[in-house]
Amino acid sequence: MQSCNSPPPQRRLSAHFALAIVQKNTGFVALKHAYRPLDPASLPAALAAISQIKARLGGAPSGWNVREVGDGNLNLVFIVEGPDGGVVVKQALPYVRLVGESWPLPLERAWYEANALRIQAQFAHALTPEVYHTDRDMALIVMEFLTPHIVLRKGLVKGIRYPKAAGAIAEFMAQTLFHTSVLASNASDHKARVALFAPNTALCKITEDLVFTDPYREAVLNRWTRPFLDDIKQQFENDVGLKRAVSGKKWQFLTEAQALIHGDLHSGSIMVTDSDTRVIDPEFAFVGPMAFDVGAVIGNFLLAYFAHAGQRGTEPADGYPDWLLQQTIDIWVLFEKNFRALWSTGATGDAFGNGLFETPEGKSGLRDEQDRFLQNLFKESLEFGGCKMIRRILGLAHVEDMESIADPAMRARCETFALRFGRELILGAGGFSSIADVAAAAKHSVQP
Ligand code: SR1
Ligand code: MG
Repeated sequence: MQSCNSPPPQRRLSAHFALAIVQKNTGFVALKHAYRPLDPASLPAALAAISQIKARLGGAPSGWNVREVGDGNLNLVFIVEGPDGGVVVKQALPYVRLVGESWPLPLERAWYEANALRIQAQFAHALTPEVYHTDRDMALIVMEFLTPHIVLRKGLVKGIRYPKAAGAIAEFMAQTLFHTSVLASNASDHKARVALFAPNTALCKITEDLVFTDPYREAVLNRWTRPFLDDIKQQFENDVGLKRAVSGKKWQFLTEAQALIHGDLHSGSIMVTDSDTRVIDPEFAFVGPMAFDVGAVIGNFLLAYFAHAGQRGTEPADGYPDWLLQQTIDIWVLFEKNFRALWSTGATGDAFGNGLFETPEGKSGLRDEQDRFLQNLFKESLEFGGCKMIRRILGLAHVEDMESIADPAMRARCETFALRFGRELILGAGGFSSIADVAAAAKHSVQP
């Protein structure tokens, strides 16, 4: 199998490649001379050529303040501020920023992201950033400068509470997942959505490798807290039951076209203030299993929990670990409530509709089917959540929740709790009767 650690030769492009290769529907490959990576020196002129952006920023381009602030794994991100306002400019690089030029990545991911942002805004407008301008050839999105928002993960690392975040995240997932599925839309619209995002294969391949494969085998770019986690890494590589279960989740990820999923819905893809929440960065979007998004959120809140509780115990004076578990509970409970409400009032799609459940007395049997559907979605979300926890500890891309723990022995302790619990979620999801049950088990799993 081709690992994402060793891209196929035909995709080895120079980082300074100034051409965008655009795969046309016809099968022809067109070379366009438009793409060039921007920098703080070249950005003002590029933005000044877009009249509505120039007007939004105000003043002269020479006076605009430009900062490159990208701290993600893939892209350039700039904040540009003028006398009248600010914008964020996100530009894809032709390679994985985290790794470097040796790992090429299609610029087209910016175009999939722009499409996902557009569709998500149709159903969850207040929870997405406003997009002002997109340029497919330049792999560029100019969007709303969210301020004073910060990345949720950074807030959670600092122990900050966000009273509105759980409700907003639940609402975003319910709205986007319900409305982009055949519960709400007809089959031909859904197949068009599948087709639109199906070529986003390179980003999906990253997930297939980094989430479902590499943590369970030797892969050059894997990292873990050595030597403390050497034994557990080896155990996971030899754990046939775990590898079978994770491979089953990979199968689901590869084959189930349920809804347009964000595809990378961790706490680094959410920006927050006390009163506002926005979901950003859907470049991994494609039509896939709904539970992958829900599991990503649950798994990342649990990672935050184990990072805090592992260091300070389950009941420090500020009660923050319990708050994190309560958010995990709230997110699932509110998601389920919202999703069920949408289904009960807006089931205009080709699945479970067509009057099949209508009787003179009202709807019959649909409620039971909703219960079964959501129970299954819950189990699958826990399983995906477990996969997302393990990949952040044994794979390439780690998270600040754990990485910010300076003492490696302490970090390994927190990571071990998370790894064991992630494994329990994958292998034992069916044994949890509710999300409160999951939270109680997580708390119980952190031994003094
Ligand atoms: C090589 S990209 C590594 C990770 O960064 C993104 O945020 C995704 O989570 C991806 O798996
Ligand atoms: Mg991202």
